[in-house]
Amino acid sequence: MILKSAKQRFEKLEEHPLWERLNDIIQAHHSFIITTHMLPDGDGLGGEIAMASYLKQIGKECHIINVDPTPEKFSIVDPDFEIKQWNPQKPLPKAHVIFAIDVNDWKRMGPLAMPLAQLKEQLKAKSIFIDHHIADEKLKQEHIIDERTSSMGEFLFQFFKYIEAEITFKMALAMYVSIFTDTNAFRHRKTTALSHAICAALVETGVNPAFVTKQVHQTRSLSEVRLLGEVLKTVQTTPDGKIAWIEISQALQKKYGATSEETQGVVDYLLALKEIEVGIFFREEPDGTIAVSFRSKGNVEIYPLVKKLGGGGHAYEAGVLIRKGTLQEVVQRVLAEAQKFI
Ligand SMILES: [Mn+2]
Repeated sequence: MILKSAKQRFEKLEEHPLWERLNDIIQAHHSFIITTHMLPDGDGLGGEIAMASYLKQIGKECHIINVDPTPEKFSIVDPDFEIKQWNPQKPLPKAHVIFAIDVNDWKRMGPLAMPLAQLKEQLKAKSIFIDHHIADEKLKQEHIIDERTSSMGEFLFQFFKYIEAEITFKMALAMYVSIFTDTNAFRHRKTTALSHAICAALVETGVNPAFVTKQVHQTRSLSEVRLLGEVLKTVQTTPDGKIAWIEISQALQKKYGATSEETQGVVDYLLALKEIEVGIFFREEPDGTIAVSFRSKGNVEIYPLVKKLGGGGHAYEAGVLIRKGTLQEVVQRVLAEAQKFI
């Protein structure tokens, strides 16, 4: 038997209310601003480029504006330099619709949230979160949120197939990077047969998985690897052995000249430990905020704990920014909460 091509699997998709709604919004408007969360990742950036490419394809006007710069390793998704970093001195372009991708909370847009809200007010523009993180019913009714999908790439691919958009190589690469990074290279619990089938279709469009791995995962500098070594030496576990955690101070980041972005992904190393259920990574930011990332192996849903702390994310991968307290205080407080919870 000859295997059907992966692409054929997605021909003539049945109707889906979220895709319909998104399509209606796109058809009804002409100019768009696309943005994503602070410290943009492969999912947010890939989703932005895939969406912008489609909008331009059908003759819409579209600007991608982010609060933080694109990390070098994700520059492959933006070969035409379409992603601009927000300049607080310059007014935002006039737009009818703001699409915020891979985010469902204005706070996560940082200082860009306020000017976007003003623009919305002035122009009576629509602002829509296109996202896949856990959200409450009210948000889900107003926005385009598909909690089931692993990533924005997975959501957008189905949308494009449904509306029968042409998927160019640029869009395919962007969506592959999105799925590949947000599933942590197909390891996270939301990785499904659908995620793989979509990636197969994207590879058929010309995406080279080895090239993406090289660009995205094999890019650490010597100082980053040494910093990682130093941080991993300090791993600790709770007495019951269920939680492992590491912390990284500003002083340590400065010593190695590391940026916040370069320490992302460190939390995943904790899951390599056999006995633990949950890994927690504490990072002190330049302004004293403590970024706390949580990862669960899958027996413990950590989302309720993270929500209680004021954060968000997915059932087994979530995070929160804590503005009150020193690194040590936050570590103590969060560990106490986590131990009660687990
Ligand atoms: Mn995501």
